[in-house]
Amino acid sequence: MEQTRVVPIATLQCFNVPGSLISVEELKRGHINRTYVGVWEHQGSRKRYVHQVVNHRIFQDIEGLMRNLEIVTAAIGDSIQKRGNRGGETTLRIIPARNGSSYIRDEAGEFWRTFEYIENTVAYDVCPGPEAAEQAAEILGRFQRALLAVPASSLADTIPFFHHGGRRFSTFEEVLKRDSKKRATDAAQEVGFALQRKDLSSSLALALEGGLIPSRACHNDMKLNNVLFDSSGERAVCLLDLDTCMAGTPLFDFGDLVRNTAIPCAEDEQDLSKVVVDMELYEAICRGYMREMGDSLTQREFDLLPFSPRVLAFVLGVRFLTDYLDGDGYFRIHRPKHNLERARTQFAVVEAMERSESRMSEVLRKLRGASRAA
Ligand code: GN1
Ligand code: MG
Repeated sequence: MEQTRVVPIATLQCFNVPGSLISVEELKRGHINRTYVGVWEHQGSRKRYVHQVVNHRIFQDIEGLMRNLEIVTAAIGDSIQKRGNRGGETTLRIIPARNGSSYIRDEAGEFWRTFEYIENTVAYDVCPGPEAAEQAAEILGRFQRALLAVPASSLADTIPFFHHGGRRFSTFEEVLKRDSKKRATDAAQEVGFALQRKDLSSSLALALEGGLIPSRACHNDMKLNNVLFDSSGERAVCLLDLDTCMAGTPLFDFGDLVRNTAIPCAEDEQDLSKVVVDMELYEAICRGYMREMGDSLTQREFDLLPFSPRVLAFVLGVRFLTDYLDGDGYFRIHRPKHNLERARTQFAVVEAMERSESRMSEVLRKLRGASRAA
């Protein structure tokens, strides 16, 4: 669980930030990396920067990861510029170290990097309404469209087989068999749920491997709280957390966005009666996404869209459950059974999507029909 750590100030001073560091504070977001906000003073004015430790147990190819980030942010920057950027849209900006490298390894062996802080923005863990959902889906669609210019094969696999549901399920089965923490009995209900729906886990990965859908550069961690909105909360202006940008399918991103945005509660909500698909939010996501990406999808990708959120929720639930059974070494937890609770909530999301299946397909069919007729 949470630990307080000393920040190596000398390491932060190796980045090419003008002025001197005044203060630094941890930002408690995300389950994987550690993020700090540093205030720097230069010629009498203060500016904030994001300093981040990349979790290299999870991201083992930091060099490849940072190169991906340079490629992706350049493509997004170009696309924003070409569109004439009227809405204040932006992308992450890496501040390199004084030696020119995009990251630094400190004496403790940790990998640090620095970004400009994007001021005057807000992010949401739970979607506040259809306008925000539509904006988030639009910025995702624009992001994927900009990445059509980046061959998927030019990006390193920062976590090999990251969205490979079949492999995730095999790991779950191995961990369950070992049951080294003796937690399987406690999780019997969730384990039963997972075993019953095993086939769901590999469906998208098989379509990708079998060439039924194309491999494309995409975001791969499309949570609503990775979208920054302007301070009015009305316009999505930036997509964050680009560490898993690599080859995948747009279905992973659309599916992930729906699974965590169209369900109007937190990812670890314990009152499962709140876990329902909000069709208004779902429709807004579909509208925003199709507006930007509709014309670029193959028929097969389009056909799989309404099904993808269920797969993403299931595989994430399986990952949370695996981590619980294995002693919580992967996702940062804030209470003892946090990962089990997260798994339970994701499985409730799967059930909510099963109940809404035909309505979810219908919304997309209508949108496609309307855009074809226009
Ligand atoms: C992790 O970056 P962060 O903590 O938001 C995870 C995602 C999960 C997400 C669930 C590298 O993302 O795959 O969908 O938690 N990222 C990694 O909240 O495993
Ligand atoms: Mg992430």
